[in-house]
Amino acid sequence: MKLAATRLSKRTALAVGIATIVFAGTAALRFGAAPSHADDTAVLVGNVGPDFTISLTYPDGTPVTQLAPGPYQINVTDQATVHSFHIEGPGVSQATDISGTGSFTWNITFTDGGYVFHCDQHFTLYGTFQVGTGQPPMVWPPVAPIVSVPVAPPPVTTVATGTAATSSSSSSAATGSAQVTATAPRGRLIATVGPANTVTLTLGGKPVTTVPAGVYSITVNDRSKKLDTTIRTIATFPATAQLSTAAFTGTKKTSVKLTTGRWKIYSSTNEGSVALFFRVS
Ligand SMILES: [Cu+2]
Repeated sequence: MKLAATRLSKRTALAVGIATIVFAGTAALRFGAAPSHADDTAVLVGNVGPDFTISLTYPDGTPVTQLAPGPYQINVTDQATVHSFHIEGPGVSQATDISGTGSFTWNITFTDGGYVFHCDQHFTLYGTFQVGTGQPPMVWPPVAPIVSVPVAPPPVTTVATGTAATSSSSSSAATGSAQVTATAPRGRLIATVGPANTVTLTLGGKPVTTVPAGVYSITVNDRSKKLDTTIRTIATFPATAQLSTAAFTGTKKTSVKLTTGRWKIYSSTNEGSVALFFRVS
């Protein structure tokens, strides 16, 4: 069922893409000029859920692909406790809660540029549109790689998070030039993915809910030949890193720099089911 939902999302994304081609011309004709009076504010309809679906349409259901700059009223319905409806682009960022549902009326003024509406929890749930003509499209997802940071062994005086592997070079005087820029890890995270559709993340043997910001070593136990392990920020311009590929099974060790905010560790091959959220404070 969850796999079917994931496939549906891809099909939906494809459908949005096709709709872009089909409707771009007519939409531009219909809304060639911005509303000139506040009374004439055009109404758009946003929806997310209840299944793996998101849309932004005109009241007649036609997908929005191209708008003239100006004020719009967007009637948003969030029907899912696992999705948000987040619209953003130049000068605009407005979102519903992921866990909440409800109907909302937003008054938004769009300016020239590329925009996206998406779920904050699922990158693959999105659509894009342009405001003004000849504008660069919104590139989605606007993902930057998470910086993998060289990890120095913990100083002798701190509680070691590793074991014998790091103790031999724990003398700070003899660490060598390569470790001048290295950062001592705040701790060792252990992520386990599979063999069923599960992911766990622990620190010191306890499930991670909130951790302080900093560099962590992370050991990935990938027990599935179908699931990858990916970690990312939940942010306007998220960063992401794939820690293990779908086909890979075994153990990998790397490091990640966790910045303040919400984070997600998940499998991109089954993002709807295999996902875990945590907070970095
Ligand atoms: Cu979602």
